[in-house]
Amino acid sequence: MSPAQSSPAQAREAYDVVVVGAGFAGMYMLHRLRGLGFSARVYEQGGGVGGTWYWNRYPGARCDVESMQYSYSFSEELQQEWDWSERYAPQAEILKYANHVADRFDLRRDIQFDTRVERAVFDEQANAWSVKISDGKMVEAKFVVLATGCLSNARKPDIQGLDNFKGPVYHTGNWPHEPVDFAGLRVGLIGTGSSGIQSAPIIAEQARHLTVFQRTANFSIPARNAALTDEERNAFRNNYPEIRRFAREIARNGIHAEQPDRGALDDSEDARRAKYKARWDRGGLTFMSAYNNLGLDLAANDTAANYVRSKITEIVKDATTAKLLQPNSHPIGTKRICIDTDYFATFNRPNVSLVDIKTNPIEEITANAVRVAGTDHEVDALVLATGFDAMTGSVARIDIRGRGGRTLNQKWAEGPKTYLGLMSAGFPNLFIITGPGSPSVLSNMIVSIEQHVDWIADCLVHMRQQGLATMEAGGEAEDKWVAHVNEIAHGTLYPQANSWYMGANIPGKPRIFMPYIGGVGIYRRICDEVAAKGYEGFVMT
Ligand code: N01
Repeated sequence: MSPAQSSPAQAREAYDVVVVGAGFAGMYMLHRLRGLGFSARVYEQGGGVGGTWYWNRYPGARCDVESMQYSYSFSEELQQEWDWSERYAPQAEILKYANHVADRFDLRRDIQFDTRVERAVFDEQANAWSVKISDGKMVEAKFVVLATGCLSNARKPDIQGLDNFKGPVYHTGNWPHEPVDFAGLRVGLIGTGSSGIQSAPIIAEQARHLTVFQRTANFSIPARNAALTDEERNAFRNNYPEIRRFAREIARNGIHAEQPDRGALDDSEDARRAKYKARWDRGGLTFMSAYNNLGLDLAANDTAANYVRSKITEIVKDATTAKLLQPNSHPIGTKRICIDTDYFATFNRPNVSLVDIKTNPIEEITANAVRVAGTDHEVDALVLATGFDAMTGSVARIDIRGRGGRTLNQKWAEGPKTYLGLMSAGFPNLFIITGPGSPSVLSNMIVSIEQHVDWIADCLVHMRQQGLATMEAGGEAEDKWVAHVNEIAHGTLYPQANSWYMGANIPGKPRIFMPYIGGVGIYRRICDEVAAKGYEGFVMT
């Protein structure tokens, strides 16, 4: 296989690889492909690079993985030269970093922005994909790589009357590029996941009044965000080889951190509280790795959940509000844990109120109010922090047709089926980066992205060297993998929550725990072994 040429007779562009999406996955994929001499074209529906960080511009948006670790590791120069300003980078800084990477590696010339991939059809005679893009053009590619992101399809809730609302309606996952000014306005915020919890304190500072409509109370840990000192930055920079190795090979979630050595019930109550306090005071995701069985044992999990509930009672002055904010519908961590700055304290402000929409769901949205239990809560603007059709939503928006004209949506109607999260049987030469069945959203995404991109790049080189035309997941290997992903998920507490991991936030979506929960280190070893055994379980021709 050599870089494909466009033929004047066909008047079609042809590439070795079409990559869908120019977020962190698509950008790195392009960089690797180019370095290996493949021709590649990236199509990106946004007007710039950055994916998630291009779209999610809501007030308070920042990453919940620490900036020194939420960054590419593939270039030593890049990781040494970039200065992160804070422990958790704000959205604007991550977007600036994405743009810096695009410029530094001269990526833009192979990315077409403001362009959606609408359809991809596999031609079984030509062993190539025929790809229709939103400007009407058809392009051909030997391979298609879906770098479409796990949380990219913002979901507008199906609430009666939403379209009748006269004021502005914003979705956190599709925020305007221009600044939004809430000064003097009464704002209604629907949704208390990570996005709602991050944005509420900032909106409350700006708005005349903020009403938070809460369906499910959520666990949240203080971020303890702060400016990074040179000393802190250098501690990472000087130890990056070891930190990155640990994140890739040892840490389950791709984050370098102290690992738990015991279960929660192995400690006395005092020792446990001291440990939770230390982690609460330090802030961040590592709260959940205080013990090694918080995701496995409900009694252990309860100790952590109770600690967080007690902190909510301590912080929130009004007892009724505090009670309402205490999560009790799911074990802690089984919905993605939130990381906040002053979220619970925000409810002590005189201009903030909390409305329970679990007991009494929203009846209707009128021209100027959200009606709950017969009461109209008047608002001038609405913020929907209602999440995403996660993991499969952005793939499902593309009309993908594999062997025999079967669509991927038909195949995945009962839930996504992949081998290693990388490929789906019947869809040759179609790779997914951080797809369902891989650690993806349970990990530091950049660690998982780099692993997938490198694996795919090695695979394409292997195919070129061996003169192979197609590769696809074998049906038996795929069935076994799907069963394995499911089995280990059901050995944990995760399936107990109505989470987006389970597809539970989308009415009608199959209830399947989508990510692989075995940990990034184990997963990497499995992928490497599969490759070492001649891509065992895949069919290559
Ligand atoms: O979305 P979510 P998100 N009526 O799905 C509620 C990542 N992320 O954008 O729980 C009323 O978590 C819904 O209620 P319920 C992170 O992985 C990371 O906040 O379904 N309410 C829930 O409260 C995260 O997990 C960062 O009962 C409705 C909320 O809306 C993921 O993205 C920051 C409703 C949705 O919460 C998604 O987070 C932001 C309805 N019809 C996001 N429909 C960081 O790195 C939904 N809800 C920090």
